[in-house]
Amino acid sequence: MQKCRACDSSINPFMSFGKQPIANGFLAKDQFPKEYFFEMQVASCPKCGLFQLIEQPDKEMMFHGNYAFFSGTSSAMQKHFAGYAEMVKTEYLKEPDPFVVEIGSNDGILLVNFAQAGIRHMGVEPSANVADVARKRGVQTLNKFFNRETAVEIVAGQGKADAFMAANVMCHIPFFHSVIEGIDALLKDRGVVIFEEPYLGDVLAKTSYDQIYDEHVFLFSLTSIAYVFGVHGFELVDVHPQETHGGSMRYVLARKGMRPVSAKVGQFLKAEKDAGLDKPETYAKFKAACEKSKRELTGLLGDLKAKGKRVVGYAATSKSTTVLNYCGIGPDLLEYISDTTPIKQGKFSPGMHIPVLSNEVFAARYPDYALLLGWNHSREIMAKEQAFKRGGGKWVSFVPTVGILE
Ligand code: DWN
Ligand code: SAH
Repeated sequence: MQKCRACDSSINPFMSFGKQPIANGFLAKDQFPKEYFFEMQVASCPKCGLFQLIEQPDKEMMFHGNYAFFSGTSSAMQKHFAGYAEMVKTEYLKEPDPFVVEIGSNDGILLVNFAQAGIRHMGVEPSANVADVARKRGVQTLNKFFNRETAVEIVAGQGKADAFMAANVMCHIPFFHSVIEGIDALLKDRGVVIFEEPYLGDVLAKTSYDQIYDEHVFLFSLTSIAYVFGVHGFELVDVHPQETHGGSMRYVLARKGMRPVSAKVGQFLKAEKDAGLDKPETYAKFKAACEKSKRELTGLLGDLKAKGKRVVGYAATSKSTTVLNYCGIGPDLLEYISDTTPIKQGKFSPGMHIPVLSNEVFAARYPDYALLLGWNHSREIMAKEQAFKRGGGKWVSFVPTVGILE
């Protein structure tokens, strides 16, 4: 029997996505024989509601000097983070000379907005290559994993913070309690914790099972966040649903009793109960929906191949690693994957070893179909790929349902 990573209750995996490689482990041919795989099983804790991976590879295998994801590759996300910064500045930085800390700050996509406004800030980013990009943009960055120790080091150098921020990283860190202890050590009495992460409710509703991969050790809900932070004396004071990454939730927390609690918190907690997020049947249904999605997607790609159509993947996302490996989609079904990130180009996709090529290759000779692996960026992608569509090209989509987009 496994133990919940947050509350130590016994948990049982309800499904396995099979053997999975490192999601961002794009590799060269000579690295194929040594590629690492783990069995990706998932569970939902019956006591605290935390959705989690049973096993996660060591953090140094995922986050290092050659990390393949650069936040700034999406222009829509740059705009999104400018809005996030604006919200923090206007709502929560009311004291003179404020200081903010962001973990998982990557290439500085959020903190650059504070740096340019002359606000004292510190990013904590363990992947050295993306941290270097941030520093070159004038964003103060500590090349470390955030935990209690890192927080104490920051306080010794800069004093306590007004705001602790994060985006798409809290769900990456298995030592959750050490992170919250770090936040507690870092924040002023009235300091706020603000972070946004893929939302469990959206993943279940849209069967976007590709949000589950090695880095995402957790998928959060208000229920699980309220529980885990509650243990450390924090409470949810506000929440803001976001469209990013196919449906995210922005959580705002503060020490108990320090700030007014928005009515939205109670409303969303109730909505989670109504949606059955605490019920085993909900996860049994999700499992069946994932299996159906897999059957339909492999069926559709098989049909296209049988008709002699050229099909490629579009955007070599981390999420695509789960889909391709779970469904067994390899170079026989997808000729290559088009991606704009130089560090991924010329390499092969993790596990299934599909070549990753530049967007210029895609534009030079459009395929008949493109599988929309970066479905969360569909608005941005559709806007820039109008010539593909005009030339008769079609998009294959699999979230929320499998089909050809008209
Ligand atoms: O949580 C995480 C999120 C924030 O980012 C990380 N664990 C890793 C990463 O997940 P992802 O790789 O699934 O992120 P995206 O933003 O869905 O995918 C980015 C990839 O898509 C990049 O390789 C670039 C590519 N892309 C492209 O080729 N053309 C993206 C866009 C917008 C495009 O037009
Ligand atoms: N915040 C950015 C990046 C998300 S990707 C965005 O939303 O686009 C997750 C990032 O978290 C990676 O850059 C990774 O190196 C970093 N990370 C992983 N574990 C971490 C930890 N323990 N402390 C701080 N950052 C971490």
